Amino acid sequence: MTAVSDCLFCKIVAEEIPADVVAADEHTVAFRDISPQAPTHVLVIPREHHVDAASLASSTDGGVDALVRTAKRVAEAEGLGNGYRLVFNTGQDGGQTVFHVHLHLLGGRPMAWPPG
Ligand code: IU
Repeated sequence: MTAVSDCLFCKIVAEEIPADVVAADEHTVAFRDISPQAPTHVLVIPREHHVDAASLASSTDGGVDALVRTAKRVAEAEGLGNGYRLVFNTGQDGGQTVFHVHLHLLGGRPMAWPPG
């Protein structure tokens, strides 16, 4: 799917609105969350618009693997050798509020379970 004109994250990919980008490659862009929930809180998104992880998983443009590979690279750069959390909030009950799929990378503190 091509860029969606009213999608905030498509605008970040297109550099139409600013973001604190920490990594980018052919398929993905990673930037710091504006409301960080941990010392490191980065969102990794595909350049192509997909509403959620399930939609991305059926695509041919790098897919979920590409997001996880970028998250791993950012985690290493951020010194998260003790571990980190990767989260796809999916749909309303999953807590998703932005409908361009994004992988949350959270780290720099111990994570609790269960999540809220
Ligand atoms: P969610 O999984 O859809 O709930 O996550 C959306 C995230 O996007 C959330 O953590 C917001 O703080 C974050 N975010 C952002 O980084 N920049 C923005 O301009 C907006 C939301 I709107």
